[in-house]
Amino acid sequence: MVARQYPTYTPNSCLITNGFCSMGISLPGSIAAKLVHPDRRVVALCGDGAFLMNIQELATGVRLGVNPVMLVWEDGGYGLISWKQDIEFGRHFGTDFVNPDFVAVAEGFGCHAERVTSTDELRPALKRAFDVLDRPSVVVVPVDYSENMKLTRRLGQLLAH
Ligand SMILES: Cc1ncc(C[n+]2csc(CCOP(=O)(O)OP(=O)(O)O)c2C)c(N)n1
Ligand SMILES: [Mg+2]
Repeated sequence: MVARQYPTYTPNSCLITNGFCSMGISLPGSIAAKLVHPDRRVVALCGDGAFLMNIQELATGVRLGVNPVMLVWEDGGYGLISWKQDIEFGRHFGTDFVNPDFVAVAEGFGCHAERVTSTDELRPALKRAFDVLDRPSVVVVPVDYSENMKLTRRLGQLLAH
């Protein structure tokens, strides 16, 4: 999504694991980015599945006293894989999982954390997160990917015409 949608205005300001698109890079990657550019604000975007792959690195961020902001899309599943399976087979299998309470886990690591419940809460939540200067922040954003299949159908109709 970031590769397609995020407008990047200066070189080296958007880091993506292009090619293999490895999950789990964004938290350690954002800590590394903060270490290289402590003066810049760093936000990391990742899915809940990817976040769970390296969530323990919150401890590293706390230990090093760096403040990347993690924005976590929470859908309780490997959403992209579910979408691909739905397109191919009309259903998906083996892609749902149960999340821990990310706010509680992040707070347990010593981070600032909050969950937003509507779009107008996002901007103030991000502002509060960036205002925390000495440790990582986690902003959890619930998402409903059922819109994806509607998009797929709409694009399919466009192509058919
Ligand atoms: C290390 C790794 N394993 C598997 C994949 C294949 N893969 C691509 S997207 C995806 C699911 C991502 O789930 P999540 O992080 O929750 O993001 P969502 O699509 O739900 O927003 C998987 C398993 C990958 N890219 N990297
Ligand atoms: Mg997910």
